Amino acid sequence: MHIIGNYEERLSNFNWNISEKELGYKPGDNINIGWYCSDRICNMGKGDKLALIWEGLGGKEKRYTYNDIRQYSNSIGNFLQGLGVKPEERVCLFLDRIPELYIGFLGILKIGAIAQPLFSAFGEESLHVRLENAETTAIITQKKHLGKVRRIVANLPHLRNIIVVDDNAKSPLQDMEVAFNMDESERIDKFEIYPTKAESPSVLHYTSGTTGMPKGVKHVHYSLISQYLTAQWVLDLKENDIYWCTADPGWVTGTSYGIIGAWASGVTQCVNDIGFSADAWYRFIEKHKISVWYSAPTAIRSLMKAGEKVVMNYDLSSLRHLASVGEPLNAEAVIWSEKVFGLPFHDSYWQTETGSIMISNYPGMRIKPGSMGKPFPGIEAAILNQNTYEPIPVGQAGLIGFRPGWPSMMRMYWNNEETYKAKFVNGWYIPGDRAYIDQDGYFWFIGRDDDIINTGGHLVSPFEVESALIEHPAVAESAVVSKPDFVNMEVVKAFVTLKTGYTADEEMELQIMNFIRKKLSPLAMPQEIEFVNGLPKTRSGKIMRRILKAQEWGEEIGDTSSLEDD
Ligand code: 6R9
Repeated sequence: MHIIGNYEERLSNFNWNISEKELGYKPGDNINIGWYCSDRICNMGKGDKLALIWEGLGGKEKRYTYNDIRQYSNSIGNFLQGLGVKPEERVCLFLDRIPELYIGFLGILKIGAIAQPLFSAFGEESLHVRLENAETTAIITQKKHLGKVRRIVANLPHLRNIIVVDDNAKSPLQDMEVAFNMDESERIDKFEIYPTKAESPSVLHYTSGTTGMPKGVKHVHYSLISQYLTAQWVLDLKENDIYWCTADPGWVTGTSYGIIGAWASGVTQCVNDIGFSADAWYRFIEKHKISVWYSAPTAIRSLMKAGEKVVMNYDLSSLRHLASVGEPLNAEAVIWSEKVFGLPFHDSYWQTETGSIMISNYPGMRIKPGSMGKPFPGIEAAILNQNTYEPIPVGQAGLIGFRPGWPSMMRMYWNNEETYKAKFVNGWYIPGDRAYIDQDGYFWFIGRDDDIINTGGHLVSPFEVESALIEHPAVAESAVVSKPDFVNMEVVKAFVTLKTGYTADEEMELQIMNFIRKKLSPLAMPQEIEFVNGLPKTRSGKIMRRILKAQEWGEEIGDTSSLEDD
């Protein structure tokens, strides 16, 4: 067991080999996340311990021990190998939050292939661009999502296998499709795990950019070193914890901490696939005696909206430590949670690209509600001037910069070295967020340095939404910005100009909404379309989203000297 030290003490003695030692890893050794998350825990004598408690709709429940997830991940790995899946090939997980998603993830890693988890809510176009970009060769999915895959398969020349995990054989599978039933598969006890090394690729996560297509963030097996230690020191995972990470593995939080950090720490984790309601969530905590809870501000604000009374109906005394990630955690949410749960949510800040928590409030540290906390030991963080990229004094706002070199840093944007390189300036990795540091070394988030919309923790590229909109025959131009929202902090709003001959009315709005719904993920859907006669533009013709956004937020419009018609 590790010793809980204070932040300053850990900072002064820090070396990443603290994590390597706890994991029994030495530089040059094989390192495979699939092995660390299952076989190693069994080898430590915890094979019979529960690794996963899963709950689906209608009270369905499944339980898997570490020995179960070890054997079933072997079975999945073996099955994929049998289909001809080779190391470093991309295998997409296009699944609801069912056990096959979590255990399949380990199976893919065990054969040295790259896991590419995608939200099952993605529409076929969102799915297509990501599979095409990654040149994915196999996709694991469910019957209910098969239609989307079938509609795009002809345009995916690299895709060879479609694995259906819940086929009930009632309707026949088509060419390239094959059924695999994990719970009924032969348990494989002895399996040769592919000898991946520190720099072998492991996970490919897609994240939205301001312009262009979503970017595939490539991680390697060595990321475990960061993910394990942050799970211990920030999420405070300990031997007997029952842990609940509410994130879907389509989002990096759901893999780094919803699979890797949790299972490498050997805790019992709970997963549900029942959707959100305050009652359902509190009941879940009560029933499974959850002790550590990692969630997101949107969920917390939804719980706030549901009110304090509902909390009283449940026994939540098992809760011990709460943490949050994904967007700014308002001071009110921290104060509220302290009042109703007797525990504050600890904010943590990081990105798909950073692979693990970078700045956070540690257990035992004094929380300043509204602040993101302090950098993880081993992480050099600064606030930089946006022109010179030099660190600026305490209290001044600027760009966050991290000195590259921590274990879980992305290794590349898939097939996009140019964009990857542009993220490093003057020896710093630039995540693209603005913040300031206070006198006590706490970081305070200000906002993003680009047009990306963070709606309920999901990053939405205005470009992707605008691209979908202008494909509609009536749409001439569009500009997509955020507007304020209590639960999601911001939501997507589209401004649209119509081509002549089309009428801006409710029916047109509905028609356009239905049209783009097929192309976008539900998370990226605009909440509102406003028809306008023209969009504000710069003299060079660029649409100035900034002006529309300022209007929505009731802010000063700022410098408009480059506006077209001033
Ligand atoms: C893990 C994750 C990253 C972006 C990041 C920032 C925003 C994340 C935050 C936060 C304020 C926090 N973000 N955590 N903003 N406070 N605690 O969220 O990854 O989906 O790549 O998003 O999310 O803007 O740059 P990802």
